[in-house]
Amino acid sequence: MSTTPNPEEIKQAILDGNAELAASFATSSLQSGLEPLQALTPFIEAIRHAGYLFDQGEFFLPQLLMSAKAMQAAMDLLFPDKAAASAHLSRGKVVAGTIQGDTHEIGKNLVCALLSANGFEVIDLGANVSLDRFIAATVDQKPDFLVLSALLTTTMVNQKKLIDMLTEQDLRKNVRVLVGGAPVTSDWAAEIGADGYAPDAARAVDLAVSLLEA
Ligand code: B1M
Repeated sequence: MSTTPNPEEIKQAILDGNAELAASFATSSLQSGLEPLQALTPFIEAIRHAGYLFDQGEFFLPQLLMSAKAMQAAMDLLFPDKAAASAHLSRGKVVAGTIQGDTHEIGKNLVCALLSANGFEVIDLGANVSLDRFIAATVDQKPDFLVLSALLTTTMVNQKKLIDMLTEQDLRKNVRVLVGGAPVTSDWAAEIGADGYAPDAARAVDLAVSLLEA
């Protein structure tokens, strides 16, 4: 078993936007015996620090983008697609995406990976998903859950618009709408009439399971 990589070195790899090194740290974290979620912790701290530096004007957008790519490279190794493996034991069908106008996808990818790893069939529509595309997927796929991620205060309003559209088109009877993302709160979820809110990926799984069992 190899040794657990130093969290400071992981942080530096993410801040440097070094995808190759980030991926190798992800691999060695797993080889050291860490569970994927445990292994992810220093990577999340690093990408949040990149956001802080961006906020302070010490990081520019291309640097943030490089950091995000390095983060995704690590996530791809920590959470390889388990959709195929879990399809036959599907607990329920999920259509997920980051809402229209919003290209942030790392958090949504993590939510999808954990749902998938926990036996849900996940159809990931990607990021910046138009409201019409969510509607079409609801009609075509007949999911048990719609999972809507929003990372911007300017795009979380589109979660409300989509819920209003679903209600107007009488499409809410068989689907439950779950919302999340950094600026989203349980108050916001209640205000827009969502069926549930989760602050992170692990609790998104708990929420979906508890709603299925309710
Ligand atoms: Co942007 N960005 N970004 N960004 N970015 C934020 C969100 C920001 C807080 C940074 C900052 O200024 N400090 C800020 C938003 C401010 C605001 O709205 N109030 C911001 C901004 C302003 C912008 C741009 C506008 C910058 C610009 O162009 N001037 C631009 C917007 C582009 C657009 O979308 N239209 C932009 C662009 C980008 C990049 C492309 C460079 C990159 C994204 C790359 C990608 O995803 N492919 C990026 C990044 C990386 C960030 C930060 C640094 C990190 C986000 C992240 O991946 N976090 C972010 C700062 C921060 O969050 N502190 C920031 C790690 C991830 C694991 O956490 O996404 O929160 P998170 O997901 C969590 C939970 O929120 C939850 O579970 C996840 C895992 O636990 N969750 C759900 C998420 N979705 C859920 C759905 C659920 C349940 C839980 O459903 C049930």
